[in-house]
Amino acid sequence: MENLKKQIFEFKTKLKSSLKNIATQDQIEQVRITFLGRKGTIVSLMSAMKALAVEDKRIIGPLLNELKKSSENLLAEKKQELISQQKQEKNLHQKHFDVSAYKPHHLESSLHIYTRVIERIETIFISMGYDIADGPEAETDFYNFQAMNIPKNHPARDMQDTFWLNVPDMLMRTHTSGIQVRQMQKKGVPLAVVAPGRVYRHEATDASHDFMFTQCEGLLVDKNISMSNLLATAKTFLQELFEKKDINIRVRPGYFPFVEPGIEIDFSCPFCSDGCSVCKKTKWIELMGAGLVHPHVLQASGIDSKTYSGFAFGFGIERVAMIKYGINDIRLFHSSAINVLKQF
Ligand code: FA5
Repeated sequence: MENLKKQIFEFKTKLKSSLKNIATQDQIEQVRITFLGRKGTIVSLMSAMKALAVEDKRIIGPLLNELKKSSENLLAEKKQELISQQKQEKNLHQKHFDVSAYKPHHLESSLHIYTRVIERIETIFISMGYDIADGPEAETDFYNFQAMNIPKNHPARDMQDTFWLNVPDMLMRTHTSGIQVRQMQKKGVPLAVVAPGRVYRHEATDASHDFMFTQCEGLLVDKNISMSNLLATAKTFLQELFEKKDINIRVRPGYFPFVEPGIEIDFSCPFCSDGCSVCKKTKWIELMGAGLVHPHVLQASGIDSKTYSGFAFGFGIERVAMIKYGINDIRLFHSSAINVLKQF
């Protein structure tokens, strides 16, 4: 019994010293488990009491009960002490929080380069009397190919590798040219529209090619439209876009089944003087396909091809933006690279 009394006395001293350097609620819980838990010291003292004689139990029993109660109070006090200490620290911290000293990393938002360039393109064409049109990105085989004089199994389908959808005859449009037929069917002629929009091609990427990019389609249909109207329009547009009269372009024959004759317009590479990876060592950047609308396309749109003629063009919006802003890799457009975006 004397030994038990000694242990009871030491219990309190040990508990007090364990609580001395406690800094967190978790540490308090650890101390509670050690001393008052189900496998803790107090339980083993109570088991030891069972071996005592009845008269000794009468002495030790109340001592243990009192020890348990006072220990629980000690823990509760310590808990409370910690809570108010943490509150005080928080208040002190808030008191010394100087709002005017807080200088967050400063980033301004701005319009994405796509938005800027598309708005500029639209403004130029609106000033030339054109309407803005739109079309679906998930397109039918009919509008993307067949109505564009590219029947099924036509070899020209290989010119634009296609992402086919798991729906019969549906695909992600490979060019914006399908909008030509949609617009002629919808609005009839005479007609002058431009249609900027995203297109998709199942092809490898490099500095000037992406698998998803944006094109701007242009279509003008009226009586007596000729190649000179097309060339004058393309040149005026490019002069306005690049804000200079002496633009360096070249026009060469190009094959597209939906125009006859067809041409391609290239812009002299602004990134080099003797060939680089952007222009593929040609010194020219391919900008636009164009030509006089093929009679089959007018007929597929319900237009009398003997009375009306028209020109159409399609250019890469990233390509014109690359030239205008000196961006030497098309993949930067949707890379979300902050160091690129913040320059605009
Ligand atoms: C066409 O897509 C035709 N629909 C253009 C056209 C319209 C011709 C109307 C005649 C009449 P092409 O595949 O060449 O053509 O693409 C047109 C332009 O899109 C190119 O000149 C180039 O500026 C851009 N382009 C083509 N492929 C890519 C690509 N993978 N990544 C980025 N831009 C591209």
